[in-house]
This record gives sequence, C-alpha cells and structure tokens, in this order.
Amino acid sequence: MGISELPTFSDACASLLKKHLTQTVWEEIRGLKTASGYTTEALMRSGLEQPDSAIGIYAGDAESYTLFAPLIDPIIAHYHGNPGPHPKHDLSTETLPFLSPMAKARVLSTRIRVGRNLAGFPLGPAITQEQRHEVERLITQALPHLPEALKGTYHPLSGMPETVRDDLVARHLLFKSTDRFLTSAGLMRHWPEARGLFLSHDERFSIWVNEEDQLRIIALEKGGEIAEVIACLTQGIAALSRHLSFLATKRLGYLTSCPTNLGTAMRASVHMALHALAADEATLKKNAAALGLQVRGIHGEHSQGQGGVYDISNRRRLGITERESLTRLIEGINCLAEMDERHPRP
Ligand code: ADP
Ligand code: DAR
Repeated sequence: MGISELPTFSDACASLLKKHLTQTVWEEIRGLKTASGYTTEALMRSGLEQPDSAIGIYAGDAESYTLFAPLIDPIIAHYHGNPGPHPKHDLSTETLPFLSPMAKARVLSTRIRVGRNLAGFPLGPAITQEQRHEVERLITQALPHLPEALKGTYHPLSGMPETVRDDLVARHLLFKSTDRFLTSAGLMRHWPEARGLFLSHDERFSIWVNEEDQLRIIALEKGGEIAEVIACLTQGIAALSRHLSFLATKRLGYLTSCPTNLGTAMRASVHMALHALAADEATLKKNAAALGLQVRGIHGEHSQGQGGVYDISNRRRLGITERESLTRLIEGINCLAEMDERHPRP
C-alpha cells in the first residue's frame, strides 16, 4: 500500500529529499509508477528509512529521471549546481596540471572510478533477480576482451570466503557488504547473488559488478600519478564499451542509481595526509567544499579519516567533463597541500 499523505521528516533530517519534497511536488508525483514497477515510495524509501541521508532518493530505471522529474530535477540542480546539458565526454590528459611537490609528498594513493549501467535493464533498485544474473553474465562475457595489461580474474561474491572478502575490502579493492542506505534502496536484494569483483593480475584495474551501480570501473595505484591512473581506467572503459551498451542521455550523461553520480559518473580520489588540517576536520571539510572537493574517510563513504589521512575527491560529476573534474581536483589538492604546509602543526 503506497504512502497517501506528504511524508513528514524529523527536524534533524537535512536531506535534499526533505528540502525539495514540497506539497506541490508531492501532488505531482504521488502514486506514480514506472514501466518496470518502480514507485514514488520506492524512489524515496532510503531517505524515509535513513533520516540521516544527505540525498535520500535512488532512481530505479531510466524512466525514473523523467517520470519523477518534479522531485529529482531540483535535487540534481541543488547537488550539481544547475548543470545544463551534459558536455561531450573528455578523458584526455594532455593539458592536466601537475601536483605540486608539496602535494605529491602528501598523496599516498590515487583511485579513479566511473559508474555504468547496462542499457535495456532497470537500475539496481528495480532490477529483478533474473535480470541481475543476466547483467552479470553480459559483463563477464566482455572481460576476455580486456587488453593484455588489464587481464585478471572474476571473483563471484557467492562462495567467497569471509576472510578473503574482508582482506579485499581492507585493501580498498572490494565494496563493503553492508550499507543501510543501499539496503533501504533495494540495492542489496538477493545479496550476494550475481555480485562480484574483477581484479587484474597487477591489482591496478578492477570492476565491481552489481553493487550500487551495475559496473564500477576502477583504476587504483600508489602515489599521485593521476594521468597514469586515468590512462589505465580509459583503456578499460574503451575495451568494455566495445562489448557493452551503457545507459546514458544527452541531458544527464551516464545514468546511475544515485543522482549524485550522474554525468561522468566519475569519482577521482586521493588518499592524502593532512596532519595539520586534520586537527580541525569541520574546517577541513569546509575549505575542501569551497574548492569543489569532498572529504571522505580512508574506507570511503561513511568512514573516518585515519592518522590524518583522508579521501579527497571531486564532488561534482554532471555538467562538467572528466578532464575538467580532474583539473579542478589537482588544483584543489595543491591548495590543500599549501594550507596544510602553512597551518601550525598541532
Ligand atoms: P565509491 O568510490 O565507489 O563512491 P567509496 O567512497 O565507498 O565508494 O570508496 C570505495 C573504496 O575505495 C573504499 O574502500 C575506499 O577506501 C577506496 N578508496 C577510495 N579512494 C581511494 C584511494 N585514493 N586510495 C585507496 N583506496 C581508495
Ligand atoms: N547515502 C545516500 C547517498 C549519498 C551519495 N552516495 C552514494 N550514492 N553512494 C544519502 O542520501 O546520503
């Protein structure tokens, strides 16, 4: 039975769902359902069940982005800053700036990932058990076409010993198996069926299958050689794109289950030691936000910094090219390094 009245939120809730679900918007979207059966209630379930959500909604299919536009569009504009039509993708690295020596001395590792979802299927929150297995099959059929340098092994999550999974998560190579926001969104249904990790033999390239998005294509290296990491990622994306079709539109770029990942669906992050700025994490996050950066803990979203090391990444992904995102990230990292250098040590 769907929700009949405008949902109410606690005073402590600060989600974009709460901010943009006005009475007018509610009357425009209440009782709607997409062709794959995704309802208004399903769209909002994560934000209603997890009041500490920052965003609070997940799309269930491509149609969600048009049918529920009265609610999703203001959330997109709020998060991505009125992005306009998404520009042509640009993964070129020729004109990328360099990390300063101060920044390079602080950057421990670099990870760049993109989210992708297969055309012809709903997104994770609305996909059926059978469709999720079909997505896994199509992706694993494309893996042999990866170039020699990216060859590796696909590890299904089903049957993976706990100790192996824990080790891969600890080494930042595999997604966590519990996330209450994803659970509320229906993204953990039939877990761990049809979920898995492709890992190249040198562990520089990996693909997460059927986590928050159907693919997270990832390149990860020690140090701060951002151009090398994006080159590795681009090689992998190009090979997969020759065998798989991805959900995308002119307006929103690559479609993803969470609206924060639309557009490039790229999050480029460095693990950065900021021993002086770590003394005041709230100020660090404010300064990073002013530079268009997001601060996460060393185990990603909803985790803590450790020993002054944080995950610093680009915040925006829509209405901006990959090259522009990387340029702003590098410039922002250089600024943070300078602030950390100048800041009195605790
Ligand atoms: P996503 O990047 O897919 O949005 P998370 O923020 O949860 O998801 O990060 C996923 C994993 O990637 C976490 O284990 C996190 O520690 C790891 N990670 C992110 N950036 C880096 C980095 N620069 N170096 C090493 N591991 C990283
Ligand atoms: N936890 C959800 C999603 C925020 C963005 N992170 C994603 N998509 N992993 C929230 O609404 O806070």
